[in-house]
Amino acid sequence: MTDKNRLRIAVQKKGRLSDESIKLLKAIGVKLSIRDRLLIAHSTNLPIDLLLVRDDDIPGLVMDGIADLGFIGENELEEKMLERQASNEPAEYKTLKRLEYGGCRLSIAVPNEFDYKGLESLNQTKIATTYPYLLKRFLVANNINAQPVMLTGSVEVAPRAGIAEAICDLVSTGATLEANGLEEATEIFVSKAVLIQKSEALTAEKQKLVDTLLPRINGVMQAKE
Ligand code: PRT
Ligand code: ZN
Repeated sequence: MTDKNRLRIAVQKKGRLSDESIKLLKAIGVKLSIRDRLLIAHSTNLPIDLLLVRDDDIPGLVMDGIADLGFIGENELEEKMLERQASNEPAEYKTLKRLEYGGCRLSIAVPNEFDYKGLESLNQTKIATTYPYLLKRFLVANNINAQPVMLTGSVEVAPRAGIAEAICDLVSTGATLEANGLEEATEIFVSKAVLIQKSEALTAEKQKLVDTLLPRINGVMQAKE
């Protein structure tokens, strides 16, 4: 059960942002009792509940005002915002803090044998991606006539499978591209994890709690420098 008087924070349940987000909450004094498989976790010392969900769901939960705060990658956040704007759904949020983890870039990559000579080489290609809105925005801004092909997984094998000539995917070390015979052609979006808040005002008590937590996040981040 959740209590609407408790601050609700959406956190990725399992994945690249989970551990760091939970670690940060603990570092700022939020004691948590997290049990596997549950969607909700309660803080044992503060009026805070965590919603443990897939990262894809976090921007929408905050934009719909169901979660008060959320830890999310900017790539996912911006994509969801563009998707919602395109269908006239609520897409508002406030960024409280850009964090120091989850760093990656969204890049277009092509097979090693692709004769890439600059962006114009991408004209008339199909580009497989999980981020069609971010890709489309880049293509339009650069006047490239390519077709995004939506894939929710295995994007890096799309060229070999004959589904697309290029891909647009997240890169951190570059090892995945290399292992799949792909080369980065151009970076289109740089991302880190961020802490966001719903745009609608919080109750005074919840806002007060957020106002005490934020300086602690700054403190933890400064201590790491
Ligand atoms: O199950 P759920 O939907 O919650 O998780 P998910 O599988 O969608 O996401 P997850 O946990 O993989 O990533 C969550 C967030 O972490 C992303 O939205 C980014 O903000 C951030 N992040 C940082 C990354 C990476 N680095 C990253 N390298 N997300 C994914 N990758 C993948 C990339 O897609 C590619 O397959 O890692 C591979 C490339 O890595 P390198 O090191 O080989 O270049
Ligand atoms: Zn996801």
